[in-house]
Amino acid sequence: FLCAGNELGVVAVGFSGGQRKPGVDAGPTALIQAGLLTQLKEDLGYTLHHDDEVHNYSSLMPQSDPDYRNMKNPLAVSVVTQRLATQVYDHAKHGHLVLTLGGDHSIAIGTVAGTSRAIKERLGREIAVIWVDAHADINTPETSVSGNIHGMPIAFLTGLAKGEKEEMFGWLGVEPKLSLKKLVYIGLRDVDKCEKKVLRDHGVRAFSMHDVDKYGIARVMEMALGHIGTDTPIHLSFDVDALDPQWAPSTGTPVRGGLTLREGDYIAECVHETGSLVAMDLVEVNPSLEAMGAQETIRAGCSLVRCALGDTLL
Ligand code: 5AB
Ligand code: MN
Ligand code: MN
Ligand code: MN
Repeated sequence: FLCAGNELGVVAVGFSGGQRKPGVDAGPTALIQAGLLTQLKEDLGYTLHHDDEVHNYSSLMPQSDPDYRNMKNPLAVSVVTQRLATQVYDHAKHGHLVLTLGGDHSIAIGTVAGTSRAIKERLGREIAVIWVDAHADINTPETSVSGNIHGMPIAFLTGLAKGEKEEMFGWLGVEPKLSLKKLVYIGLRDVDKCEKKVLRDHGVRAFSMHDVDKYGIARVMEMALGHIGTDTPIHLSFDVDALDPQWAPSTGTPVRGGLTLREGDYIAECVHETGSLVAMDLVEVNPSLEAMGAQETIRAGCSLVRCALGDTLL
């Protein structure tokens, strides 16, 4: 078995240091206040393991955190993701399916690292990651124009970007947490020039919005899951900006021409149907942006999580 029945570990991460817009740290509270955890418990029947906290990790924050190799807030992102990796690992090693509510997407450095280590220890297996996003988040500190670490998590997880000292992502170790062969993207439409070269050079499986238009979301999911193969533990990392701003306007880096809410839900439902989901992140919900659209965005986020966790009609 991949996960123990209906045991769900929940980690709420109010962290915004991977980018420059305040407010994304309020994402988890907004999702929880909208009733998400109650729905998972009462409607979907999960047993929740949650410390009832939205972590801001204030005690871990460095006194000073100058730019390093072009990265903004490098020490803060490193120490928070290191701590988060342990939290996710502790759930996953007990066989809990792990839901992490962000926060900006830099937190996936911690969540994927935690899942990867636990699954390796518990099942002797490598995880696959389905990264649903408008962006590829595969910049290295050297290729990034913004210096924002939420655009770099895949680079750190796959070893394209190297950590250094323990407190500068050295805690990730030398062994990559994720193989580029076990990574699938869906929803891409705003990929930087250097990122495109990396995706091409490494033959990374990526379904852009062009592919969604061309094949339809059902065929895209068949191909995506076919690439991963049956019986492979899946970590689903869902950036809400994969959805079109019509459905999710309240996010830091919105890009027009995205997935409909139904296409997003369909992706999540298909991943649920595999029975191989071991962890999900929902990130980049920023209720303070586009105040008019905050409720829409929160509702969309709740819907994506419910679908991934098995909220089917029939
Ligand atoms: B998100 C950009 N590629 O590196 C960069 O929202 C955007 O987690 C990154 O997908 C977007 O700054 C990060 C231009
Ligand atoms: Mn348990
Ligand atoms: Mn992202
Ligand atoms: Mn994004």
